[in-house]
Amino acid sequence: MRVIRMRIDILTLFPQFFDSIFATSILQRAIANGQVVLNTVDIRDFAYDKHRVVDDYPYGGGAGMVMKPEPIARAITAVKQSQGKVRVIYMSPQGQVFNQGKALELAAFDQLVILCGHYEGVDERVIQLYVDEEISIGDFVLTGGELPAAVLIDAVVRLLPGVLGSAESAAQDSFSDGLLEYPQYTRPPEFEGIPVPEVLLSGHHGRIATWRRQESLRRTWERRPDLLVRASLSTADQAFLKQLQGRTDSNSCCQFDDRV
Ligand code: 9D3
Repeated sequence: MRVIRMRIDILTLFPQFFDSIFATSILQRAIANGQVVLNTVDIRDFAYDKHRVVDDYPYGGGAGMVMKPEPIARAITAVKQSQGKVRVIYMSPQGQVFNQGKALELAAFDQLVILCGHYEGVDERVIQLYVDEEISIGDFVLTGGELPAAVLIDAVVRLLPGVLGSAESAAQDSFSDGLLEYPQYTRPPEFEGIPVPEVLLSGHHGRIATWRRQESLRRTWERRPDLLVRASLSTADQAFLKQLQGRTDSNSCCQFDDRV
């Protein structure tokens, strides 16, 4: 409980952005327990000129401004620990798309240094010299790297040992077996005309487990057939999917076709 699992330094022009997010999230417990140290760094504090300038016009012209390399380089150098495994990440639309596998990989580091860009991004040389990897959170346009950084931090910190309670353990994550989750129901047994599926009231644990597995497979088949390619599937799973495939002609061009 008292051991520090990870230090995260966030380099940003808007440090106050993170105050409200981390004050109200589930990560508050991890921070309060001292398992995670979250440190926000104002890049402007590392601009040493009179007006503390952090951006400049792009060479070659064009709209917008580019973040100058010197303050960023100084900020990274100032926070990097000499001990342990350190990863310097630049949140960038040009990065590899973040996923659960990347979250697991990053959870093994002792320190993450996360650079949030603004304007048209940062000078390429600071990426070349100081950044280990660039990460995007998906193919949509945001106004800066702060929200992506918060998303990444949430996904990584919840994987650290002891951050989640045992009920919410990371081993039970959807995505850890590569399938979407089955639908959940609670009381009342009938809501606005829709009953809870009979099998869930049966008390028959074997039949419930089979039903849930099949609903996971059905949902993944219908909504995210791309996930089936990498999921680990039993013979029974494959038989069930084959049955679904026979029923849905419209889906018959999906990637799973190659596997059965
Ligand atoms: C609209 C400006 N764009 C080209 C003319 C380039 C651009 C610069 C900066 C687009 C977005 C951003 C700010 N986004 C991020 O810093 C960012 C991001 C994102 O926008 N989407 C998904 N993941 C990420 S990670 C960082």
